[in-house]
Amino acid sequence: MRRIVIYGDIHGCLDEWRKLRQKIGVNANDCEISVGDLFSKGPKPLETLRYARNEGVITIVGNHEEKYLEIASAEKYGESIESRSYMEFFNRLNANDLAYLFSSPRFLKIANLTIVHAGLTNSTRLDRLSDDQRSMLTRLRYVGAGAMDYRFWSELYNGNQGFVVYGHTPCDIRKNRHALGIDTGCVYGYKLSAAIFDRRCERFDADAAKIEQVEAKERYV
Ligand SMILES: [Mn+2]
Repeated sequence: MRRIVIYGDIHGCLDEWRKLRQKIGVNANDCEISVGDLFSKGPKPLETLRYARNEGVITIVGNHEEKYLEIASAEKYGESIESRSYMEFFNRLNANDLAYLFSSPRFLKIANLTIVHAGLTNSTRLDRLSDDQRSMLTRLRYVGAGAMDYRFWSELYNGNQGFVVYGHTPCDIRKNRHALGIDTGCVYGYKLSAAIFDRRCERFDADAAKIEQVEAKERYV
């Protein structure tokens, strides 16, 4: 069976990721995609980045990947401690690592399946993203449903950009009618999850997904 295998936020947890891939039994016929935040925060950032690259895994740009893209394009580099630690890691990246980062998409669409890092709103149009919508893809969590009423975006999302698989907000597997959240907080000591679909699926939704998980070896942050 040819499968689409989508991983939640890996955050440098390479041991858990290898174990999860082994459990799934990934092979050359599978299309593997990470929802982003592939390597920051956790124990083995550079090894994880290079492992993804060598194994042909596509990474969607997460807010952490975005930091490195920003540094690379020298747009928003400040003097904060956070920026310094990003800068130190950035200096360890070689040309192949950078090429991998620069070639990473902000979203992927396969039939009605849409993969983004964080989320989108009902006014997002993936084929003509405004700057705001573009930055939401990597960081959206809550949206205003009315005065003083904020709801998690996937509860309000009407499916107009497809069935969305996403990460970014650690939680249990989060199922909504038109979205599936798979960041289960491995780097915080919980689990690493993958959503697996048959590539011939005609209509992607939460029922069509098989979830596989492994426990984190430890709490890393
Ligand atoms: Mn994130």
